[in-house]
Amino acid sequence: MTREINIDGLVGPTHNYGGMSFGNLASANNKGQTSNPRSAALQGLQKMRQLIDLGLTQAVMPPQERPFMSGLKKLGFTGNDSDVLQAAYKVSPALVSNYSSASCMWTANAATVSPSPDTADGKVHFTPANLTAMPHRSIEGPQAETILKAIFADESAFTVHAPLPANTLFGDEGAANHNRLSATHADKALEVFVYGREALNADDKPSKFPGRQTLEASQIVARSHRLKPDNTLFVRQSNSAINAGAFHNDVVCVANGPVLLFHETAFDDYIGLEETLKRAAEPLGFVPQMVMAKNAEFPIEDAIKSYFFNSQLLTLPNGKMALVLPADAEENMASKQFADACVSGDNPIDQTIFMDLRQSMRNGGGPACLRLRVQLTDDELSKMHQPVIMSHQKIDRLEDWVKTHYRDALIVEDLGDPKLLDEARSALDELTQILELGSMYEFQKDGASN
Ligand code: SUG
Repeated sequence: MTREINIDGLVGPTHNYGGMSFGNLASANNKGQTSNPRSAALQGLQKMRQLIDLGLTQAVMPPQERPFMSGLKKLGFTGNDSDVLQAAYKVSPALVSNYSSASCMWTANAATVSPSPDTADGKVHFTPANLTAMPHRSIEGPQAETILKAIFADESAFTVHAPLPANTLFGDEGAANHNRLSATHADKALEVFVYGREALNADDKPSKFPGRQTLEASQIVARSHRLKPDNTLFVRQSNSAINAGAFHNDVVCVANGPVLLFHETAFDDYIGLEETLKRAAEPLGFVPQMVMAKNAEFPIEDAIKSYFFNSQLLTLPNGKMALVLPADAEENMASKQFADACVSGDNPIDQTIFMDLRQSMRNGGGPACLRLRVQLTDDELSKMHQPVIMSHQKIDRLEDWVKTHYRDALIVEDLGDPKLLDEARSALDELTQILELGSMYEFQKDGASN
């Protein structure tokens, strides 16, 4: 059997509202608010629990090391870790905020994944995203590579590539700009890469907000994953969606099996796209099903505010489809009406489930941002690192761990506090034991002291 597993990012103890993502309206609007890391992590764990209850396989990706001390040390600060953190904070709280962001929680940006039916060598390929578009996220790639290599260590089944060169020509945002369309999870798919700009085309300039994913990056990922060109498509995000706040394609579009659920403004020419997808899907033996929200009924501004499309479209074990949406999508009238239309209409979506993910949402991260999907055969599933696979008991254990280590209020001023660094490190140290990951973090290796 082949199943789709969801690997959710566990929210780290330094979750804060830095307002650092230009073009991401929620991030900008909530800059400087007090965050609640404890509740953020518990909301994420609750989502994982509910997915298990839906009969799905759920795994977790541990947070990266934040504050990112080895990064700060490269900036000319000297002394022990406590000195370095305080000196950096004195120079610039915003600098420390960049190096403390818990943004790796959004694992849709951890990597692009091509499962074994799609690749020439029959292995599952991962390319960690370099996230060069946003400075606070550009430090994630190397640690994502380390973590993915720990989880998918078995080279007979998995290839974890290095992130693309950290260069704006190759800006890569991972699975948030990648859709897979197929008859079932076990079948060969069309891999649809969605890019926001052509970096090598000097005339391709942003009109308001930047397109983060470049065509060039998508092409490299497709090549190194050894995808069949006939089954690989490169489609452009519309500038109007990007300028309305769709900094990633997954803010206005989600796919699962043969279904593509999207907003009318997501692509410039959705009619042309449908024709292209149909033609490309024919040899693979399926017909893509396009479910589209019309802008006249569900304006793009409401789609961005509610984050309707940043939902998880899931095929349940009984073959039915569920849509997991943020609670915010139930509160916006246009969004709620479209959700109701989806379940009552002539389309494959049977059920909507709303979840409170407000802590992440205030930084522009909905249900789909928080998960990385990987389609695995039973054999491949058995080859991944088993302790990251979630059960109710493991979630209970992680909830206790969060309650022990996490603060319930954090403001930017707290980020320069060496006590927070200590707390974060003891939390992560214990987490590596719970998830049996060994000494994975740098602070565990070099015995750094405060
Ligand atoms: O990259 N927000 C993230 C949200 C990522 C959402 N992911 C997907 N759409 N897949 C981003 O813009 C805000 C951090 C801050 O401002 O503190 C942030 O990084």
